[in-house]
Amino acid sequence: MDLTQFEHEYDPLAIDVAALKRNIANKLMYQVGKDPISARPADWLHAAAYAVRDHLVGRWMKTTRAQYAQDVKRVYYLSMEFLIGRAFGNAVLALELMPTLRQALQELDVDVDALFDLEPDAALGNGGLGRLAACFLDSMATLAVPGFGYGIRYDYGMFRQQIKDGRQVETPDYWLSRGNPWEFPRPEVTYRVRFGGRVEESGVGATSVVRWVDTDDVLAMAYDTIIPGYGTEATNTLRLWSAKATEEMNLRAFNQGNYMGAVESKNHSENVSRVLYPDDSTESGRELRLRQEYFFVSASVQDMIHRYLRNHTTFDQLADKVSIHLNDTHPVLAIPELMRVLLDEHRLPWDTAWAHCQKIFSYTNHTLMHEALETWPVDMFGRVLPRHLRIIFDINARFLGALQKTHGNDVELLRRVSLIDETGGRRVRMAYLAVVVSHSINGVSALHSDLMTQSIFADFAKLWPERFNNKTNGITPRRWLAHANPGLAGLLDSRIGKGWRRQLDQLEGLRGSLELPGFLGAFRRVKRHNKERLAALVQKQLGVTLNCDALFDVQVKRIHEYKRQLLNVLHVITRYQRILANPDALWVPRVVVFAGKAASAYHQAKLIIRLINDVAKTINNDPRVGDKLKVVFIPNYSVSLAEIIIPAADLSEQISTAGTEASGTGNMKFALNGALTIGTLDGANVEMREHVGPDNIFIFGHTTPEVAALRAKGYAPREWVEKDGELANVLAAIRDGLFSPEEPSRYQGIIDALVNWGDHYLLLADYRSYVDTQDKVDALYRSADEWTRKAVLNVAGMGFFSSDRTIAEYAHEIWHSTPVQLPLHHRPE
Ligand code: 26V
Repeated sequence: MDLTQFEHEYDPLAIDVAALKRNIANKLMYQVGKDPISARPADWLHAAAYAVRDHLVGRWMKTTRAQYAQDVKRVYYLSMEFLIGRAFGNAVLALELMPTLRQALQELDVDVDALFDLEPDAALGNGGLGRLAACFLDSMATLAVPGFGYGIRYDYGMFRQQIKDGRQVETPDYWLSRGNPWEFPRPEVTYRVRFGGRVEESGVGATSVVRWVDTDDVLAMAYDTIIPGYGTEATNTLRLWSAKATEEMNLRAFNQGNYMGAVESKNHSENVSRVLYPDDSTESGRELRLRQEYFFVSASVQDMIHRYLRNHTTFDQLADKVSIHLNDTHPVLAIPELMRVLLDEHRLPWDTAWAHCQKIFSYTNHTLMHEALETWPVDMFGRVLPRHLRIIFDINARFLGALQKTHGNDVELLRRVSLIDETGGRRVRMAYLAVVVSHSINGVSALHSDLMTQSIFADFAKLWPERFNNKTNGITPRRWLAHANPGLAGLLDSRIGKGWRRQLDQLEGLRGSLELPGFLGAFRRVKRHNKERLAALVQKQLGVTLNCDALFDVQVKRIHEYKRQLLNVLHVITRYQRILANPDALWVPRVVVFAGKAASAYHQAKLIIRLINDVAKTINNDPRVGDKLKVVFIPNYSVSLAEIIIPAADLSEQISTAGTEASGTGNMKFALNGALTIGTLDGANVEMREHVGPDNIFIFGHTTPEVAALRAKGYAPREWVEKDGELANVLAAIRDGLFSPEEPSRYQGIIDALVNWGDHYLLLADYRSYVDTQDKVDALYRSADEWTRKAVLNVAGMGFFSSDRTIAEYAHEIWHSTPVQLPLHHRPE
């Protein structure tokens, strides 16, 4: 076929306002099927989205073709979660179409900002792990790494959070109700995924044949989303699987006259992609979750093998052409699945298949929290995936056998490292399976990677030290600066040029602007503008008026005890009591902002949300306080809300107990947007301090070794209360119902956790250091120029935390992948 006839039909550089207007109008009529006279905003959104999307498709096909032609090594990023957020603004940014689009829509009499706000978030993730996967997709495309995201197309994403009477109420997030203009359904790309049944074995030894029979099957259908690279024509694909019932199964029941039964079983099998598990770090152990994990990795493995076999006739080159990255343990079933496909379907010898797997798989650990380390009961596993359980037993037998040869019969060691936990009920240890097969195992910050090899994987790190490494997380500067903070982006462009979007290290150049007359003032005006944008949102949603001269102090993230939102509350109450005691002092006015979701079954986290709201209500309505202190809990934290909140922050709260937060990525987003951090030496805060300089970050609290020492000698929270009168008063206020007069005992559970049940996360031990550090924050904020200087130095030091840097490290050191070569994307200078 003569492909030239398809080329450059849509050259983004050639697109002008008139052409884009025409495209949007055409899409409205011919794709959305609406008359401009009666079109509603949602119709215009879809029309504009289709018109913009068209400009990505040419790049997409060019990239895919080049990947085939160059037979590149592909990187498959397997993740249960991709927390993408909105696609529209990001696509417009990648195409550098924003001014053209604004003009075009204005001429069509459509309010462009209102359109952006109509788009639902793709909230297919819980928090840090899912958002990291989304930043990685953006960076892989931008660096032209041939990366494919594989995951699940959940019908319902992260639940929507409402606050009713101060309490979290969850409602379903049916994000697809108006259709999704960014996805391409691929009914022709459908794979059969099998569950249950039993294993039959015939023959012995090398000639034995294993058959997995009598299974219950589900079909996995692909939906593709284009991932645009920035400043390049390279694009990648995110392929998400949706469950479809197999026809046979329905027909069988139907023919037996059981119509409702047929529909029921159809529903049952399609439930596998129905809903995202809304848990963060709490193991639910439900069978549906196991089925979800197998569903998506089975379809993904089948798909990649199918792609490989399109231009290879043997598996000799498999490991040269395929890398599979496991985003935490959720996709670890890809290991026995690839073994199964190679052994049972392609009849490779065990050792050959195993050797391939060891070169192909790599794994990232994202948490040391014991509750989050996945294990599955052996009996459940055997019921759902009998063939895979056999393969895991075989892997384990070979692994332990080899270990016995090298380490003798150290029974304790064998018991500790076995893939099967034999204590209590027998369980499969998914993290250990990942470690045994992967050639690379990484943590997500220097501290975390270190702790990982000293704690959960200590035995393995001694066996195979060369497998363990660190890849400090990063964030994409496109979404988190260029898109979320156009004011700062414009200021940066005028000072250091536009190159920072792809070379974030160029932010270093900002240091030269510090002495420039007017620069600090301009920087402050940007922050002020962003604060006004957030204040307008808070006014509209909560009816609370914020003073934009106040210091905006922000903690937004999942609500979890280890993240210590409660420590923040203790400081807020301290400040409240100080203001009441001394109303006429010259207080630095503060606005304390919280947002975040609690896992639906996590009672203590929900109680903390309620306390925040009760404290906010009390303080905001106390006339003695006025503008000196305001507290708001903004409901339904999400990627799109983060894009408004983060650029408005003066102070970023990163206050987890040292040794608990694997990395954090919000910490990076805030600093990149010119907030100062108050934080512990935890996760990536440690490296942020190195990059911004210790004078430009507020560090407090016990360090990781100090936490360990404190616990070792027997931590007694009561002692810390007894020696700190101010702390005692704060706890007394909560205990006595100052914030819940209608039900004074409401927060007994919080007092208990802190004082009576051992304060597992050491809030009371860090309280004094935290509150004193907050005083230093106030003092600095009084000198506007000094504060702003430090804020600028934070921005200047954030180059290292670009996810482009992280992905370049993964590509070079783990995946050994090289970029696809594309003709240069010429842009006029
Ligand atoms: C566990 C489970 C258990 C079963 C139900 C669903 C579910 C979902 C997520 C998790 C584990 C979440 C782990 C996680 O998000 N870790 C975060 O990863 C970030 C990116 O590396 C890192 O910045 C955060 O510090 C870390 O908490």
